[in-house]
Amino acid sequence: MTTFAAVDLGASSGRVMVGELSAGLSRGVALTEVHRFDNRPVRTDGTLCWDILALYQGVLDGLRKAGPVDAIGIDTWGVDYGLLGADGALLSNPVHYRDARTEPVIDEVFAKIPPEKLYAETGIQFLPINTVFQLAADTRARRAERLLMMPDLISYWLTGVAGTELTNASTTALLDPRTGRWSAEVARRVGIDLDLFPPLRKPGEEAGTHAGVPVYAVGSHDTASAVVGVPATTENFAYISSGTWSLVGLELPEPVLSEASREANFTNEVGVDGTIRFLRNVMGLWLLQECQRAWEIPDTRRLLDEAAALPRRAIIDAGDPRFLPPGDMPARLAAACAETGQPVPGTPGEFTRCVLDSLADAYRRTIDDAARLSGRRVEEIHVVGGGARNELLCRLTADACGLPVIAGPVEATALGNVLVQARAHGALSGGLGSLRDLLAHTQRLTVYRPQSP
Ligand code: LFR
Repeated sequence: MTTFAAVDLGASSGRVMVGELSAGLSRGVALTEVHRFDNRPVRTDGTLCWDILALYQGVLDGLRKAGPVDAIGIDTWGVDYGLLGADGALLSNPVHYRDARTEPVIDEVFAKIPPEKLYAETGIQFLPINTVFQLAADTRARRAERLLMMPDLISYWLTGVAGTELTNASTTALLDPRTGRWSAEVARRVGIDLDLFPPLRKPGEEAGTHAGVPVYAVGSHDTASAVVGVPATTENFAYISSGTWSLVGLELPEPVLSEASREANFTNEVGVDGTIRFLRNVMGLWLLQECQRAWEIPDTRRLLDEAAALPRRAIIDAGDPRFLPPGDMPARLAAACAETGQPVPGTPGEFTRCVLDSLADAYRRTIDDAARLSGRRVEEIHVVGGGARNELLCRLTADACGLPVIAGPVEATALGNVLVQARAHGALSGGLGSLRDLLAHTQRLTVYRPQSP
């Protein structure tokens, strides 16, 4: 038996999970959550920041609770970073990607490098949260000695060794997905100093040690680990990594950098083992979470039961950037319905139904676009992450897409993190296909077959 600690930081909570890998015929991974802690962003002086020291304390507490392990791997959300000064200290709290600071600089960046060129070089979908825009807005970057992306910052504090993990580096819109190297051209035109980034490292490389235990780079972008954790047994699968965001797309051997792909706002993030995550960010369960915050109704079960009993009535565009910042979500959803001449939801149940129908509709459009743009066939859809528990959403997705939805595992990200560590440590071997086989045979999955309308 080998034991791995997976540190997984998400937008609303952080977790430390322990994965035990059994050898021999009963080969499988048993996952236990040993510590969960809130991730509560803080607004100071008008800027929305991550409380990074509280997060790091949560990681340390979790690793202590995990007890002796053979290795550690870290994954977090993408695009955000911390800046260090010459003495190695953090210059300020990392800024949250939902902060509005990039709005005024987007046009300035596009004046230096047109969107067509930026896409042809990096293949990253336009989102105001992208690191390239954040850095253009960040006056502190000029005073910094070093930039560490979120998972790299945690890894640096644990090991004392600085590096930039590749899958997460690709979320910056500064990396060329064809070569897996930085785009010197983009950096030069936007005026970003690439020397701020420590050397790139690939998933599976040892990042250093923490208290004598190896820390491996994994797919340290959480979505990269989630895609490793998709229990597909065919190549013709689409995935929905469903949490605060829904990341919807395909795994490809090569990026698709066409104008059509740019116009459809598809991203080409780098995955584990040289794969490409060809996907679109759909706003995800954030739409509902932000409503629940406004209503002060934490009980999601009740809302889903109410929504399940209602008919489909109004659909909003779940990719619309107006839903990105925190704030009054029910008001924004109501305005979007009214503008498009649809019935405006009144009760929390009606809003919930509208959000879920809109997500299912966005999934259908995204999977159709992904198949068309890449020339691939899709036979089944895997829903992984917390949203795999949402029966109504899985059912609506199967019906909207006319394809079977295979839901689970909920913990795909932590499992993907553990599997890549286990392989780096020599406890497993083989490509992504054999890692996925192991999950397909050992995880509990639910299949939703499409019902005709
Ligand atoms: C999901 C995720 C998405 C990324 C968004 C912001 O947790 O990592 O992949 O686009 O968060 O970083």
